[in-house]
Amino acid sequence: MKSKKEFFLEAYKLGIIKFGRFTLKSGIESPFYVDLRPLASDPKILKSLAGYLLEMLPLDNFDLICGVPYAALPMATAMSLESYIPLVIKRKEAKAYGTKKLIEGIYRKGQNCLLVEDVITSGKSLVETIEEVENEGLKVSDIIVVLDRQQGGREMLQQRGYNVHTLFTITEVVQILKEVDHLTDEEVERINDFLNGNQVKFAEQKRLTYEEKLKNCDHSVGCRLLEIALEKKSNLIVSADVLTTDELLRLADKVGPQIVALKTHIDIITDFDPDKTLLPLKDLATKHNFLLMEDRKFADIGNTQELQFTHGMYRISNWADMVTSHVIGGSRALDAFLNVGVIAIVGMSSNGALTDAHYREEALKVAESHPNVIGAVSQNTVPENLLLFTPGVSFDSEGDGKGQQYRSPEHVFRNLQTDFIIVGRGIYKAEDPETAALAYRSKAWEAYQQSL
Ligand code: 5BU
Repeated sequence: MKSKKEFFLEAYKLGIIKFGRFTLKSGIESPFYVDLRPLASDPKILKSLAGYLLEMLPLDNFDLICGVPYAALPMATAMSLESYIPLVIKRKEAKAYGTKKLIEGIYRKGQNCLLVEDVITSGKSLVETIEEVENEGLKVSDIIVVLDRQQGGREMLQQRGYNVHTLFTITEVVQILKEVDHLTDEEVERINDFLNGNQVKFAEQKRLTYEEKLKNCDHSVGCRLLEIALEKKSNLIVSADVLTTDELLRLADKVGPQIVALKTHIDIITDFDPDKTLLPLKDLATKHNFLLMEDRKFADIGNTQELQFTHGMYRISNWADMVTSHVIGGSRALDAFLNVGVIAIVGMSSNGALTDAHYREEALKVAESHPNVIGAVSQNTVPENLLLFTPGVSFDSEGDGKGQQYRSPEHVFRNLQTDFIIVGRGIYKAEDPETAALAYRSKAWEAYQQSL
């Protein structure tokens, strides 16, 4: 394979970038003009391009490839031919007749679709495409771009949680062309001036610190959680998905010093006993200063949820500080959860989850408007008045073979501005859960600080 530089110089001969004075759509005068469509006119170059793009990607993650119309369509097709990852075609507008489909081809909801774009500028058109693809029930985690014009688009998408891979940046190609004397120093200077002056600098949204969130906090449980986070310098929640009281208590005692909360699925404890399971668990929570979060995922009408919350053998209302609940039953269904912090399920981490962009938007409306809700579980950013809890976190990026998908602590703090990570098997299945909890806690705290 040729070097990236050699490849670029060959492609450049097709006239994909022109230098001079060009008036852009926006009325601004630009010293260069980019049009990557001629790349498809040379099959050899198009094929090599596909190779370079594929080389940058974790290919096992993708079920489908889709190009953003039109310039990226041949690129996506070439990548599909080289990688055997099936192609889907996104229309610019839905057909007015027949199926009204926006995406053509064979796909299933939940599949992860790699998006291919020729040039990224502000990223606006990509955001629209992503939304349309997600609305069809597909997942988008990665976007590959041939040329980044460095006008903020990449950063904006990364902040929204997408991995953006770019083959070339405009600075890089200007540098290459300068090295081979295609551009004079004056031209380079003019281009750099333009880039510096015209970079619609992405106003990076700074995340709120825990201190700031605490100041704005209006729910006692949310405040308590934030106080513990600051006291213990931890944003780790361990998911204790173990099957016996003994294992639960042992785990809670071991990881207790490292965590802000212990998340339970109390109904999987085979020998559950209110006195033998819950009383010592409450004691451990006091001893190590952590909260109890029952991951009950309520999903019913208000009356039933009230009964499930306060009755039955688990009597969740007696001991849990927080509960998770779907919001599918509407806002009133959350009224029953008194004296606990409700964590609304907005987006799920599993492959094929039905929590697409439209669902999440509606779920957030319910979550934000209900006084019992302190936060949301999601794999996307949420408004800053909600605390964000993110499960599906592991040092190991392999899924579990049952649909769970994992991302690293760094990823979720950097890209999603998560407040708390939830780690289950990464800790309780580790040879030494105590050491594992310490490792996740330090990495996650460091990632939080870096995201500030
Ligand atoms: P794991 O072992 O780290 O994969 O466990 C994750 C836990 O978080 C597990 O208890 C799930 O029930 C829970 N979870 C999740 O993984 N993904 C979600 O979207 C939601 C909850 Br909501």
